[in-house]
Amino acid sequence: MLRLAELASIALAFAVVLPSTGSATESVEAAFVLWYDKPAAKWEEALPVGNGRLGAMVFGQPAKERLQLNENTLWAGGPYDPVNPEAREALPEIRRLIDAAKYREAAKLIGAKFMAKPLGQMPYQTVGDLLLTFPDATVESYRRDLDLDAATATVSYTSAGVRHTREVFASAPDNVIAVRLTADRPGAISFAAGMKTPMAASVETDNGDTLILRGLGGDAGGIKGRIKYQARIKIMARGGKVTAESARIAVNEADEVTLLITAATSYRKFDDVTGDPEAIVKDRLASAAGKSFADLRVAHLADFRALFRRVTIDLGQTEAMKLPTDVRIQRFANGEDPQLAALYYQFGRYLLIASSRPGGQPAGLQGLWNESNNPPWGGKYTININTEMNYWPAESGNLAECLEPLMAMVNDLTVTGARTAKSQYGARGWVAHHNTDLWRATAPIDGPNWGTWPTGGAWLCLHLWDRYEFSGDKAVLKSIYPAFKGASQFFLDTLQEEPKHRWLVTNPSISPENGHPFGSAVCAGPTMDMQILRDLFANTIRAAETLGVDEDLRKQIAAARARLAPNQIGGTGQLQEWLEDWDMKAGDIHHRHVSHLYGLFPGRDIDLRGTPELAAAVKKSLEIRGDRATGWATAWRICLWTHLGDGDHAFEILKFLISPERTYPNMFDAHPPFQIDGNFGGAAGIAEMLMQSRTGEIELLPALPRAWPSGSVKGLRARGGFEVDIVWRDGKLVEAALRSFRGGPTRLRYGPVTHDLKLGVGELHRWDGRPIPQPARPKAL
Ligand code: FUC
Repeated sequence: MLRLAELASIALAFAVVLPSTGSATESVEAAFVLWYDKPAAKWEEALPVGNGRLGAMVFGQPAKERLQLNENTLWAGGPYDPVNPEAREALPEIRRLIDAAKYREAAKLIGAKFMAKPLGQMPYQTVGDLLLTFPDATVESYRRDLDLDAATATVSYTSAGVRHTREVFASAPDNVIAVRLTADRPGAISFAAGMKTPMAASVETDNGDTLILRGLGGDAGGIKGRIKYQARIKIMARGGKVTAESARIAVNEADEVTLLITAATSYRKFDDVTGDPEAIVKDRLASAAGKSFADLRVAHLADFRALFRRVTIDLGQTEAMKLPTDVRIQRFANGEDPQLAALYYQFGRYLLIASSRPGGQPAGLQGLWNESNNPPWGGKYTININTEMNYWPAESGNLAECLEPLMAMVNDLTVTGARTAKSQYGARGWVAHHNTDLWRATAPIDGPNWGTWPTGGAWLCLHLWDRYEFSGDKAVLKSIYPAFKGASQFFLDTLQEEPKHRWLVTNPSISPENGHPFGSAVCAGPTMDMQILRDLFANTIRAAETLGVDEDLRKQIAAARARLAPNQIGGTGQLQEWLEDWDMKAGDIHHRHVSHLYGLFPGRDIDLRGTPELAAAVKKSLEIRGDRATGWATAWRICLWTHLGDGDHAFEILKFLISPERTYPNMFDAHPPFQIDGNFGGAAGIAEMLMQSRTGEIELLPALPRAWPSGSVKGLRARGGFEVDIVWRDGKLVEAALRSFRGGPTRLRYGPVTHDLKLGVGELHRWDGRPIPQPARPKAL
């Protein structure tokens, strides 16, 4: 395998693939391109662009270009509250049945009286397609790519001696998707533009150069569609003629064409759909049409690169980089393409910037990209792992801004979840179960074995806490404290004493979404709930202490925390998933969810050095579960092995994740079907191999696989307000550079060696991983 030393010669060989063939660093940057030598035949081959609200999948068919469009507030239904009015009365009996080990009966009663009405939530929907039909012709020298560093999809080909190029980007500053069609001969661009959608919608033209699609969000589960939406596309040509023909716009013999696409809905907030989509899209188009394509592009690049370029990564480069991306995915498991892992990492960061920006919605099960009006699992926010995993790479990947939509959603959930807490449990505070949607529904859905899980909101709080720990900013702490307080109050009011040990436990609950041996998943006090609550309670106490508030509440929470059921090691040496040692008789011992291992990652209960026996039990559980699962579940296993310090094992699983079984040609994660969480979980796993800061230390190269002996990463963020660069060679740390943003202490760790230090604001510190002699103590007099 070729390594960094050979970079210069490799870079020359990359002349076709890489626009830049300069220094090693330039070469690495230029390598962040997904490229293909044929158009996308399927949706999972098309390339995604997005500005956090508006997204497009670009197919790159020469004769029939398809841009499948999304806007992330286009969902079915309207403001609704699904609480079940019979739930509260049924709750004592449900609890009694569970205490009496009558799980089937409990599940039956939950099904009859405790589930949301309607039983499902509202699906995320598609805007529709922009279709550009060109004259059919033979095509040569075809290439399409997605340049992550420019957040631009490009298609180019030669037809009848003319080189055609299409460029597509989604601009956050101008809120449009901009498309430019060029050709190297004047008058060579002719096509017809139309729109198609599976939604209830109509298409017309305006002003001879604008396509308008007006549509309505669908009905679902008896909830009427209340979202109005509009997509508007303006077509501007240099040379040639633009004419409107009923619902199409025809362009004839133009030299160059720019299309500006935008879409908006009437959604303003989970309880307000009074927005005026027409006014919004008209406004945006008027403003963007006043700028040149070049100006739009400059603003887009400046905005996007301000986020994307914060982290650079080099895991080594080899000849494999010369191949198209789909072929590289097929071959990744041969271990000879370390750069594809770096590309996968940066693709994760790209997707987060493209699907989750301040003021927009969080990334859902498919991020922003979905071609259906009823996608798998409704394309919702599944918060028993999937939504959380979407944000695992955000903080360390230096993309804190991308967390804003998630934090805003938690804020909404404190309101809707307070209604569910009160009416279904008679409790204070707020609760969210295993899913939510645009309307912030919080009641248990789908059925007893999936929805009976009250700790979804509490898990989301961990991301709020991370925001505080990574930033060290007290203003953040103040803003998130009400969510912590409310979540903790809910559990103070609802935790139950279990009969055997008198531990405090959740009841009813499940260990998502695994069945135990008694014909149901319904139970009391699954291990995951206890771990999540230990984190929630600890963080609420620390927040209240730091802010100097709620002394009594702190004491109550501390008392409850001390009585939570502990982590227990079962007869096979595994970490028990439930209060009883049921694991080896469970519904599926290889289940995709590894819920009880939350305590190791992303939770804080368990770590290799602090609780070695529990870490060993996690390892045993992971071995029993096996390495291969659905996309996201595979990614979770990668992250867990990195926190067991086993980079080689994590890398073996990464080989499966980045294989055609779990990665589509466009690099989207395959659950299957497409689900974006695996992309984000996999990206997080790669970062966790190189740096971790979960336990209060900043650990350098904690799980470096042998497959990446030499490399570097720059710009990762660590808890405490630090930015970290790491260079390694022959499997060993060469140097780490640590910059402090807020000033303060931390501990660096490289293997067994630690180095305590305190930096001032903006101070830079370098360390090569060797023990630093402590200053000699002054002799006692
Ligand atoms: C959870 C998982 C499934 C899927 C769905 C969206 O229910 O168990 O695998 O990811 O969410």
